[in-house]
Amino acid sequence: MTTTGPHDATPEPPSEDELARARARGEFRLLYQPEFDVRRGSFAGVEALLRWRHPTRGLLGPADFVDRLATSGLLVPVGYWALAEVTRQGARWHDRGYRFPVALNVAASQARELDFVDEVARALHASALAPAALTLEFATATLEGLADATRTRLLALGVRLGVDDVEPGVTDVAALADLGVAVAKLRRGAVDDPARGAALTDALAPLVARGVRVVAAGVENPATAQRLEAEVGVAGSLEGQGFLYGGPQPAAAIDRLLEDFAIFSGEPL
Ligand code: G
Ligand code: MN
Repeated sequence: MTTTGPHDATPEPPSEDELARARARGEFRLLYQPEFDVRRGSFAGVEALLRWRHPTRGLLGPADFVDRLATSGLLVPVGYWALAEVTRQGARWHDRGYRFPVALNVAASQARELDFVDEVARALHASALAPAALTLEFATATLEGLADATRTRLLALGVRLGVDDVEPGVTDVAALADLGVAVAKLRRGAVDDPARGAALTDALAPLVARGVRVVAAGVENPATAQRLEAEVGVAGSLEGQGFLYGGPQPAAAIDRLLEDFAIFSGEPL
């Protein structure tokens, strides 16, 4: 018996045909990961995360298929499906009085599409979701590279711009604030990183001062949440996302979460 059996091998990336079939059969779906107010311990919003319910391999994450989706030309149409889906689901929550923000990740290639802003406007209109309830999350480099006209039109629509991969002490957060970013997500692990020199308080001060919502990703245990609470100035909002609060889950599970414990207690939109 060898140690490198089929189960150890990285699975083959899916073929273009498989992905086209998956799309036609509606095998893509969104899961929603809760974001919590760290201090109040209350529900603050969700981030939509793309999954593929593969007929034989189970639920796959983007790492397993997103590259091939991109090279197959399907990343943009699947992204527009996700945009329609997240705004529809967000509007359902809002209609029931749960007026929290929903976030969607947007790939660089999608943000460069000529009709991107029109598609965002169309999804908002079709769903009747309040624009301020939609956060579009970009990688920092994507947002910095976004055409000014695109960024300005998105801001004019009233959606919130978010960045996904803020590295405290490294990322130029003041520049991000200048670009109109409303939500800054600290990359997973940033809070636990022992090599992190400056206190989070200093690194994040320019964001907090400008009312940017700070969300720490990858909060897995109470110690991390406590460190966050202690190190980020009391002035700003501070949110956490991670297994401490809940993993990515179907919308129905978020419904139960809302009903069972954590009534949204943020600012109404
Ligand atoms: O790197 P990024 O934040 O994009 O990764 C998102 C993925 O990380 C999600 O799809 C989810 O499965 C996973 N994830 C969510 N919360 C946590 C967490 O607290 N810890 C770890 N290790 N992974 C998480
Ligand atoms: Mn994200």
